[in-house]
Amino acid sequence: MRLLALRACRCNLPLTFRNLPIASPRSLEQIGELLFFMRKGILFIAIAALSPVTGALAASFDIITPSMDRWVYPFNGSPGVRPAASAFGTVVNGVVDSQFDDRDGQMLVRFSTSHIATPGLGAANYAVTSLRLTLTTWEEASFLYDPTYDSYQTLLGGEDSDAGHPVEIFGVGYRNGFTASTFVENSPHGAAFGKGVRNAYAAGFNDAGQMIDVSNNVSQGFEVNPFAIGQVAGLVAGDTVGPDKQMTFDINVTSPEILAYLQASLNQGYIEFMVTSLYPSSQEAGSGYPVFYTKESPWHDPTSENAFDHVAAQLSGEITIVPEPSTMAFLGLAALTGLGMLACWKRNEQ
Ligand SMILES: [Ca+2]
Ligand SMILES: [Ca+2]
Ligand SMILES: [Ca+2]
Repeated sequence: MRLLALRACRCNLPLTFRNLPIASPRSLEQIGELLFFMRKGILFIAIAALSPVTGALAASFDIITPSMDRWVYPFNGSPGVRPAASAFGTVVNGVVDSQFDDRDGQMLVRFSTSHIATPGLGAANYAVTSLRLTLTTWEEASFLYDPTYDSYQTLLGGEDSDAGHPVEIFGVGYRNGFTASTFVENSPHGAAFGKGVRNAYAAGFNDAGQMIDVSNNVSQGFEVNPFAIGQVAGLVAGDTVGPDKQMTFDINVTSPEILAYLQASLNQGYIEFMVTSLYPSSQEAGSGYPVFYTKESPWHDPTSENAFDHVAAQLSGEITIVPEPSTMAFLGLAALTGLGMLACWKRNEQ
């Protein structure tokens, strides 16, 4: 199983800790391991400890299968095991629906991160340098590519400068007593009818920094701040997004609120997003709505070496564990030791 493929050795930044374990090097074994590297002449330890990254331990990663994915839709008869999930809305021709959320069909994707970053270190100890969610469009997908944000007013008759609607991802919020720990693949959606009643919902930050349900931003009349908007390489706005296209979402990790969401999640051992769009489920002329593979798709084979067989949601990026003060002291000692060894090594060479 290649559930997790650390790409440390493929990176082109030798003067970092990429080749080292990301956990704090507290044990004698780990200290011995570090000294082993140093004896081998891998003296970048000293340089990294003194670098602008303040001795942080960074790891690039690529998770090719989510730990949980599901379609969050009131009438999903097979929650959790459906091979595809769609993202669509209920606002049609400027008219909002009174019984269903504006963002009615949502897709939840959750990734266990405990293999990448040990949970429970405290949220502030996780720095997220970059983060990308990748989805693959379903085998019959067909919708117009809109790579930019649309105001909610475009759904209510306002001018839309580009065809179609973007695919937007948000954080995940819960109600009715559910949490990320208790909401699993086959948990109940919540009431079938009614707005703002689903147990798991797309959650974004408002201008006050509060995390709120954004499932009804059109009918409630407010703009949203997506964590990312889907992009498809090789397409231009207005093109048709067909089957088996990778759509990437580069999470806005420069947002303090989004970063805090990610840090709190890593401290719990997972990262999760809700995928949404406002494409009406009733097809517009010449377009459908976004549908993506889940990990239950028969086309998803995480054991394959061929990236084409990885059609479930994927998460990649770089996470840095910020060392605790005791570790920093150790790294400082390691740096001095490394420089000392380098000096001896230079003398011996002369
Ligand atoms: Ca699933
Ligand atoms: Ca747009
Ligand atoms: Ca548009």
